[in-house]
Amino acid sequence: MSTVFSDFSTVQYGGPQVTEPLTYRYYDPAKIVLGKPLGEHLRFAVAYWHSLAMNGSDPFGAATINRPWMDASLDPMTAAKMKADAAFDLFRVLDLPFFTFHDRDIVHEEATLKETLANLHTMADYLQAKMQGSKVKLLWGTANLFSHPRFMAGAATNPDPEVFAWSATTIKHCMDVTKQLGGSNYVLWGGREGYETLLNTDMGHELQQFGRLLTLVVEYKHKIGFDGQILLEPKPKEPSTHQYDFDVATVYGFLKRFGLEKEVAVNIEANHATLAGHTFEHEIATAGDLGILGSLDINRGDPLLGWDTDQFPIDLLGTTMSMYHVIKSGGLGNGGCNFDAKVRRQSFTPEDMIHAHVGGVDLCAHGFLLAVKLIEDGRYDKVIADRYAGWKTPEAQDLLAGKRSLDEIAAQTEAKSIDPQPRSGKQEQIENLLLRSIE
Ligand code: XUL
Ligand code: CO
Repeated sequence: MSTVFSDFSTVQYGGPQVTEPLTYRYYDPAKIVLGKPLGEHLRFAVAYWHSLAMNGSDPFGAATINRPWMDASLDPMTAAKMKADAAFDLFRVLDLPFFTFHDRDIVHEEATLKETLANLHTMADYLQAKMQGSKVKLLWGTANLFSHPRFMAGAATNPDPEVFAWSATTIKHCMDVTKQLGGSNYVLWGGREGYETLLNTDMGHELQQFGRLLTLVVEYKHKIGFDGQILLEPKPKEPSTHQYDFDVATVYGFLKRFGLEKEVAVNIEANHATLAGHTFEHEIATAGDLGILGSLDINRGDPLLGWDTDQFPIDLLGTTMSMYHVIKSGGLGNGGCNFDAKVRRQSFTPEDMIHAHVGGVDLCAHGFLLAVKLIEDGRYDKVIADRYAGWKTPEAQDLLAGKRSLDEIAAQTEAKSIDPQPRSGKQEQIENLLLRSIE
């Protein structure tokens, strides 16, 4: 059947010299890097919501992206199937290995929960059949527990236990569907798990609710034998003024509190990192250090705007350093690089959608290859190693291992009485080295 993407042939790898825009210049999925194919390091995914469901409307203006399946006069299940057909056609064009979706992306909500869930399972069967005729796999599934007005005060953290139960029920079905489709992960982004004002909020109670929901999810994962990872996606604000899953460090504290730090990892999004006042690489390095790096949502914010613009990324140095920290953290494992990114509302043609993904894929692949080069070159790692070389002495090792009490340290230091001399942090040298490495 024909879709808005039918006219486009599959994007091929052409090499860095190629000038044809709809060609991958760096993303050669079969290229062996660090012992395995590049495609298996990056595990790119197309996000259903931004690529198929977004219509370009904003708080000031109407839809600009009018795809055939968005026609309001269509029967909703017919529209959902048309959308799925277009989705798989887009996956064919981009030739990326994974996709991701929320329940509400693949099918509309009905008047009753029972009908809504029945339709969800019908569409899951439809997607399963489509997957049999395609190479694409599911990186993760998730539930949209933030768009409908019932979630205005949160899902798991809603003051109303009936909303908690509704949310838990929806998640149960979305986990079933994710397992059915062979998903590698199940994601929870707490869209409205937070508050607008502490004046009407019992924060301690809401955090208990959030912990309970997550515990239920982990228990159910084991009960049904879902072998994918459970991932929490940190975000500090928007839509809520304050969200409980603020950033990676906050999420880790929350997981520790409920004894879930070995069961749940994080899905880190670049634009969310920016909103939290961090860089993407800071969040990746933090998760790597804590052993909870799960997956990445690839995008960028606009430095001139303070909200979640979810643009396709273009920063090569930032991407290289993010990939450097992914590699140093041991890689993405069962996670991947999901394009949680949307075209601008003026980019309403199907071709814009393809350009956007080709650019994002190539940037990440290029950044990954440059990060490998940086590691193999060794000079950057040596600058860091030299900076901490003092800690390699047996005396310093004892200090770190807790073999000296505070008064022993004081006695030794006072006896030596050596004034530590300042050393250069070499920031500009390092910046030059990095800029030269991406030439
Ligand atoms: C919203 C966001 C979501 C999650 C999935 O900012 O990032 O799309 O990735 O719910
Ligand atoms: Co995201």
